Amino acid sequence: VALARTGNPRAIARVISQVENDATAAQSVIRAVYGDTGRAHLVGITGPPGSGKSTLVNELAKAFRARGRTVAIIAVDPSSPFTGGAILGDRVRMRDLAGDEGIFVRSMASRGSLGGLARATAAVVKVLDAAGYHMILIETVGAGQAEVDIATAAQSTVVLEAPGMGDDVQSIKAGILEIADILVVNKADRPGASRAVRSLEMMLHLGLPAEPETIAHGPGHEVATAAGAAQEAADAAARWNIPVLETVATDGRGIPELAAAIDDHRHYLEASGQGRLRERLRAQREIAAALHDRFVARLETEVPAEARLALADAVAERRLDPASAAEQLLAGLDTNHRSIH
Ligand SMILES: Nc1nc2c(ncn2[C@@H]2O[C@H](COP(=O)(O)OP(=O)(O)OP(=O)(O)O)[C@@H](O)[C@H]2O)c(=O)[nH]1
Ligand SMILES: [Mg+2]
Repeated sequence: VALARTGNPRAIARVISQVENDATAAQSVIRAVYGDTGRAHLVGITGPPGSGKSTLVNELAKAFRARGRTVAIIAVDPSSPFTGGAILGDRVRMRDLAGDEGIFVRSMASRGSLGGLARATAAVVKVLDAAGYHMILIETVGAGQAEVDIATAAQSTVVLEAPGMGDDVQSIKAGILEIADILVVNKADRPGASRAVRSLEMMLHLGLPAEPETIAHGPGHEVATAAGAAQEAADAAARWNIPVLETVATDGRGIPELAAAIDDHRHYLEASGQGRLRERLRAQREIAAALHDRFVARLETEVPAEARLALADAVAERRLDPASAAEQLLAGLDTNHRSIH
């Protein structure tokens, strides 16, 4: 862990393997590095399968490298590690980014539960953050709750859409449009791109509250006071208008604009105070998850398995309702577990 914190890629890779394989190791690693985290910009890139996430992340990494930043990429594949897109994307990436010490690439596939994957990903992000990477790009397929969980761990979320996948906007179906800070229509070289942009813009227009009323500028208002200018700057910083950008990840078109939008979003988070609010939410979620884990572990050690099974049977056979069963378990933990038999 000490070596990983200095940015040694081999040490980082080894720590990550331990974090992935062992929940207890993950806990102690997080404990060791936590104080050094919170500096990286965590960017989630999500979107339907095949929309071009890997290709785009690859280009984005190069764009940030060109701006002098170091970049870590985490590709999270909750389904199977053998989807064609993922393998192709990773192969392209390896050929393209190999030899650059400022880039770290890691794929994570699901071994157990999706919740386990989300938690392992959160731990890996912390290791990379503590190791000093400026940008951490997290690629996920937006197809379910766990992916949304992973995406909400990010500070800025880019949702990708590609034209030619039918008339529908795919990310609506996947339920990921709500979490977008930046919308991207990739494969803008394909027919239907501008229509996809228009439907996304229309959806944003329908889904978001109207702009706060602007004060009419009557005569005499042209000369802005210093205070007025400062207020205007503060107002602008407090608002975030979700941009809809077009990219062609295969040739790099639109990528500098996307990198700039991601930087703008970070500045917005800082200037508006939204960043701190999001951090607090993330902290609450992580505490709740840790509490849940500990509580379940305690329950399992303090209440005999037979007693837990007997309660489950009682609930299954309608002799007891679930809430009452939970209360019995709680009462058992509070006083003396031997009372539950
Ligand atoms: N025409 C065109 N093809 C693209 C573009 N971006 C990506 N592709 C191609 O689309 C295919 C899928 O790209 P990936 O980057 O693997 O997509 P992905 O979203 O990461 O796929 P999964 O990880 O499997 O969900 C590849 O054949 C890419 O070369 C683009 O802007 N235009
Ligand atoms: Mg991919």
